[in-house]
Amino acid sequence: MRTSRGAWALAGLLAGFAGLAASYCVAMVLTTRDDPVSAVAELVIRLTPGPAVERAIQLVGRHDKTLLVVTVLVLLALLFAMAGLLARRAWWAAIAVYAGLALVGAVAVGSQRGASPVDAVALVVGFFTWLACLALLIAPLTRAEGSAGSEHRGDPGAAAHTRRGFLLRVGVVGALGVTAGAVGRAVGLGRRQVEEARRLLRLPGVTVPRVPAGARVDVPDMTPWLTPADDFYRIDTAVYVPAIRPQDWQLRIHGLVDREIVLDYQQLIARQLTEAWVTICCVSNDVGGPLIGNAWWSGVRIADLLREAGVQDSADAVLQTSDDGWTCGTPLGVLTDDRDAMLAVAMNGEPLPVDHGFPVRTIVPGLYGYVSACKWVVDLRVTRFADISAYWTDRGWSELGPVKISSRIDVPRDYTDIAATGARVAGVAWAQHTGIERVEVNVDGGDWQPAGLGRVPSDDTWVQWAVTLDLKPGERVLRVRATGKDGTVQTGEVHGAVPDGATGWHTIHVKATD
Ligand SMILES: Nc1nc2c(c(=O)[nH]1)N[C@H]1C(S)=C(S)[C@@H](COP(=O)(O)O)O[C@H]1N2
Ligand SMILES: [Mo]
Repeated sequence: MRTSRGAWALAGLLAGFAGLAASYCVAMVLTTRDDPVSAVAELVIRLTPGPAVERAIQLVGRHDKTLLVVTVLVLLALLFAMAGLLARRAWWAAIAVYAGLALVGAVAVGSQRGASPVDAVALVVGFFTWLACLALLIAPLTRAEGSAGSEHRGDPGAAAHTRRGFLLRVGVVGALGVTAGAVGRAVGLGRRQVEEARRLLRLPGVTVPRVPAGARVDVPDMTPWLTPADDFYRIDTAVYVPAIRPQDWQLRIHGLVDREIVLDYQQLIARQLTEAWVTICCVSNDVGGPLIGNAWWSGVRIADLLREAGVQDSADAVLQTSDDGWTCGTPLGVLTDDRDAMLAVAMNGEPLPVDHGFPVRTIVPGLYGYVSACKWVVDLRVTRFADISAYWTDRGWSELGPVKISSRIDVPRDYTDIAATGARVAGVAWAQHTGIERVEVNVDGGDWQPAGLGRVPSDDTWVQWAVTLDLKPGERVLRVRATGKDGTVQTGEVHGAVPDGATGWHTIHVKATD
């Protein structure tokens, strides 16, 4: 019995769109960025020469993006159908087409600003959905082809059986695709509403950041002193980033207080705002690692709110809870002293990015994020450490998480060649809320040589440092260590991040050449 080419093309087409719908759904649920198809459309725009884009926009007006997405979808439809037709002769050819498309999607998604490994999940799910749906759809067709020429040849009963089986599967795959698409759309819509609300927010009192004069050391390729939100490290346990519209946000302050306080977003931002440069970092950052960033935060002082609530004498902690259920226990003292721990509403002069806790998150100078920097914060319970446990302390991390003094070499990069004479070496050092007194570098374990320091506005930020070295040609090992304003010298003793932060000197290998 022969199957029609149309059936194979339909199988490829349906499997393709089911896979696309699955990846779209996963992208909407897991990330706040574009789905793979929009990412491809944007990649096309980025790769097209500017004048051509302008001409295209003139031609089609403001619908350029929609048109492009539709074009991409039509092209995909053709390729999907082709994959179906190819599957009739050689299943691997169909897989190759899908793999090729997934690769294009991966490049497009990966080249977006702030792309993270999570973004790849959508593509992987999409790819395997393709394979599964294609296998499901072509099974009855393959069976029918296999029996062509056998005794069933021209058997109308067998043909009807094949058609029924195929149509049933078409229905299943179609329904799956439509459901995934609908779920993705619903979730994406909610998310877009939050993004829209965020875009339209005007926050009186929030000022744009101006990097203090002298904070940057003048070394090519040096890390920026202000970390842009898109480049800011992101750490959280949220599989599904909370999408909270400001009008839906509320904070409850309760527990060991005289007067419980409930605040909504309007009430929060109507209060006096405080602004500060604060560097936050992650306890799981390895020595020399990237999990640290410095931003200009604007928010409301937590100490004032706690004073209004009237904290009772027996309290020594505040259990913070996020909208997604994540918790952290923060020492009461750091929230009430003069370090201006805040409920931040803006980062670098803009409303908080959704990934960084929109609409409200906590920022406490001097503590690792896991015990202080609660994103999407909705509840502060004044309490006692003896009476609580929190997300990371339940998993073996230390109850208290003061930041350990540390430093990092950013220029040159590890295992690169540098000029032996006048080599510029630079990086960052931090001891938030203590301050950096001194940074020193040594070559091959020799004497510690002092580096010059950038000027910082407070002790709550990282400090850039730089030094010019004359090195003996050959392979050299560079190390850095910092000393705090309290006299603490960064220890060279190597320790992993668990349970309260890694220690050791950041060490890099370079080849000095004449
Ligand atoms: N709701 C929530 N807040 C959270 C976390 C989390 O998993 N969930 N992780 C914390 C940790 S471990 C760190 S280091 C900081 C990171 O903040 P960032 O993602 O804005 O850089 O957020 C903290 N706040
Ligand atoms: Mo962290």
